[in-house]
Amino acid sequence: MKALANFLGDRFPRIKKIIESEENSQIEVLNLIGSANRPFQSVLDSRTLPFHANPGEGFPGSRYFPGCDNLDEIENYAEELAKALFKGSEKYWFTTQPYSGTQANQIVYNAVLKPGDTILCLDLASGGHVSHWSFTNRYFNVEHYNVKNGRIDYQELKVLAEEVKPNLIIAGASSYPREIDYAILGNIAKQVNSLLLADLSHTASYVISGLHISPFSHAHFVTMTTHKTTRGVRGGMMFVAQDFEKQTKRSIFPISQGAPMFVEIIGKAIMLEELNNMDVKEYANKAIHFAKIIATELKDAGFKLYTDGTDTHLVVIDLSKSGISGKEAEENLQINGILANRNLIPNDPRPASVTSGLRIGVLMMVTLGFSENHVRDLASIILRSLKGYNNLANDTKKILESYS
Ligand code: DSN
Repeated sequence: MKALANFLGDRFPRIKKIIESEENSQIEVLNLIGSANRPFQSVLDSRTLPFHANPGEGFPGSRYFPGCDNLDEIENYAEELAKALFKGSEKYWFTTQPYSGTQANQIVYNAVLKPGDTILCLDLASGGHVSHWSFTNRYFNVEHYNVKNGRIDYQELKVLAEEVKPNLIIAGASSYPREIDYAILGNIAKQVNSLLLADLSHTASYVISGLHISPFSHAHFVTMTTHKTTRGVRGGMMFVAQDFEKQTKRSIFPISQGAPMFVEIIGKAIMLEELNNMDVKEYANKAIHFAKIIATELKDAGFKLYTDGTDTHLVVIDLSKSGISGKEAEENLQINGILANRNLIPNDPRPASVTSGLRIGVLMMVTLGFSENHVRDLASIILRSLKGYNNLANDTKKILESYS
């Protein structure tokens, strides 16, 4: 870790100080925010490579500038790697160009929707993601499906889809910790003549390894971020069914974004090669296992969980009957050296800035190589933090020190 700040030498003292401060905080504080993870070292190392110069707008074989042979090759290679990794994706077009997951979703909207069209997506308080509706509802009519008894209610979703006739159904979430059934959603989309977008930002590794149902052949678009379960650079990537390749390319450039970020694309290609060479299933299984340990410890201590458990790296605690808010829980944990974020839960009586939920993610523990015993120790620190103990920062630090 220290190598990053040392790299700057003495030339940029203020920036160096900020980097050192962040490096120190990562040694002392365990980041269990649901979307937090640490990239592969190879991905971090790739960030000094010489891919800043050529703007390279366009796509392999059709660029607006000369001298793009290497840019073409890296994008083509990334496509090859992605298709080897995601089974069933062979017939889709793939690109690493989206700057982020949100941008990938915007690219889909700009490619296939007209102002006034209807999007049907999971409600934010039920775990949906802001990029599925917030900015979007300035241009489109946004309708929400919800969760009943802790699960997406597909029957109710079907009735709603028949009623609102969506142009695009979005399947994906950032705090719904359960598997999503793309086969059912694909059927509903077909029946109401809608397109289907599967956003795998929180579930890519589970799909790669076959632990979750694959959206391929059911969804017209599959988007995802690259920095969560897949340990890449912060960014996005997307698969597009062949019929929509042309308008998606146009939506990427010039409609939604400018020149591709080739330094990021190199990082994404390295991430894809790492994933092709490792046992993704082992990593993904461990994430689910660690999350289940924390979920069980919390439930045994009397805490209620949103959806009553998890199929992913996420655990969302329903604090509505616990006497503390999500914000207070977040603050209590931070005092004890743990970052986790306040989160809305369905029918939350508190505003989004306070909330009655807390989202915990375990990816950092998997990446750092935590033992099961240390995951249990951490669960105990989390429990005591929720009860108001404020003297546990050294306990967290001591655990973290074993993995630095
Ligand atoms: N998508 C947001 C999250 O799940 O935390 C941020 O990347």
